[in-house]
Amino acid sequence: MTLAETLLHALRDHGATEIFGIPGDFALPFFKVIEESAILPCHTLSHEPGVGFAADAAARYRSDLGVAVITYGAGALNMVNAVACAYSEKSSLVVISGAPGAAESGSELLLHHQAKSLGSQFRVYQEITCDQAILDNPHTAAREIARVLRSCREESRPVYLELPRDMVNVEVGAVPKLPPTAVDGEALAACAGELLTRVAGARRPLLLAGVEVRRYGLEEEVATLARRLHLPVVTSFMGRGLLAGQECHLLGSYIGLAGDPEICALVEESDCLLMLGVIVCDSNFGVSARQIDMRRVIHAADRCVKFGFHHYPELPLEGLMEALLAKTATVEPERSMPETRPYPRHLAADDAPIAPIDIARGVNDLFAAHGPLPIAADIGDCLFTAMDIDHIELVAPGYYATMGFGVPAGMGLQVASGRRALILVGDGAFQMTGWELGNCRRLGIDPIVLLFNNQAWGMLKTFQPHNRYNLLDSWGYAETAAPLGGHGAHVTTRGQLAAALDHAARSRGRFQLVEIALSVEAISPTLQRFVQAQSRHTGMAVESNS
Ligand code: TPW
Repeated sequence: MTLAETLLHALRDHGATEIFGIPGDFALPFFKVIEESAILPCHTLSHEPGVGFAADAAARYRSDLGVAVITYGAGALNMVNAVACAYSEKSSLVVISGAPGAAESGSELLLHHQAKSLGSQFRVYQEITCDQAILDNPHTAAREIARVLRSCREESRPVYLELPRDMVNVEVGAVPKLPPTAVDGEALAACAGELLTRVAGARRPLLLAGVEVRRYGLEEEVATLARRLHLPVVTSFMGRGLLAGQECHLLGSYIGLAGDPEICALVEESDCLLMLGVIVCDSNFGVSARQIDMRRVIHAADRCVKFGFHHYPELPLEGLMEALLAKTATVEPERSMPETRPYPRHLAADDAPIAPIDIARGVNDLFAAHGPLPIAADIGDCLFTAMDIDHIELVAPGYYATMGFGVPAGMGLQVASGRRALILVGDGAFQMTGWELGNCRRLGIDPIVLLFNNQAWGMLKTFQPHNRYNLLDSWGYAETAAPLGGHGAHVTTRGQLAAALDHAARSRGRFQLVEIALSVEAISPTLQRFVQAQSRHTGMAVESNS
């Protein structure tokens, strides 16, 4: 079999179900095989950041490989930010870049798309992927593919494969089936035993679930463990949407001082905080009321389980969950569980201007009437507003915090899930990647897009209310929807918002863009608390609005 076909079969065998991409001359031979072999469907977008975000979202949704295929230099380097986001947030994204062939690489001429040297791109990608290979040797290519794809799955981080264009149709051997990296069974059993003893001896144990739980497809296992141990559960900020639809006592998401004060107290005062798959970053823990002493928590992440002053290296979360479930078949005595809070609903259909919390109410009403939709959110107040939306599957760059994620990620989400996606995006972020919506018709998808138009980089303006550089023009977004193949509505009152949401939910077949006029002063309760807490922590003063 040729290298290109071998690679496509290996991607499929490792769990990929589609490719997102943009061709270029160095990638054209591979694209030809992708289309003609039909091993995996291929969806093209308009701009490489969108390709990266869409493939990342597909990986996050399916807990499996997402694939982005781009051309050398101008394509691959244009996607660096999206891959860095996937690296930080542990998304299993496979980047395949076309590249010059051996003969042209050895020529005296500088090649188009070349940066400093022909190897520059590889070195850039070494910084933002966990494993890499240049497939320029037919004798080793199949083995390298096997190793790199295993790393992608096991580490749940992006990987990089460079495919020189003269290698595409070269015959190669079969991709070997590599066994998973060996795990010490005794260490696993000892670790699981120690963990259960700690939980059993605690008065206020709590399970804090992070993104790895989804990345490794362990939501059911984690919910089962929580039920068996009668542990209340919260997700991290990044892990918002985890465990949606699972049966466990899920209280909501921990956002420190920016979130629900009761959840904040439960997490920070727990005498046994069991953190499963949580990334220890500032957006998860930066605005805590009191510093969580990581030496007093049990923390399983990055294939390592840490207990205060000692740790078990090389224990993957899947193995740990299996060992814990094997030891917890019997039901422990019940603990009393904290109360869960309802999310706001019943949007008043009146003439009042719209605040972000109204959007949360409207979405919750929409879910109640028409069923829930998986959500893709950008960074900005739209993501904070999502904290008041029902706990539904969500993809968002909660830690890396890149703008431009929401629209293409929502499109990738719908392609990967086959379910209509709900996209939450600010006007600043929409200006970056909103044009990708023009590809919905070709892709056969019809997401609902809620555009939070406050005519500003609002998050920044919250910190600096007086500076003009944080202000944006209004581009008439709703009117651009029809020529792009969708339907647009511009709403300024709560009544109009309620009607537009209902119309969007009932209208299938083309994307629905609801442009929501917001005053820049109107921010979500979570952002309000976040800004206050953040300024206290960083010493960055919030300038007064008066
Ligand atoms: C790729 C820095 C963080 S938040 C923000 C900026 C510019 C404003 C977002 O404006 P938007 O939403 O989308 O209108 P809202 O709710 O704040 O009004 N470049 C990139 N990513 C980031 N995070 C920035 C700049 C930033």
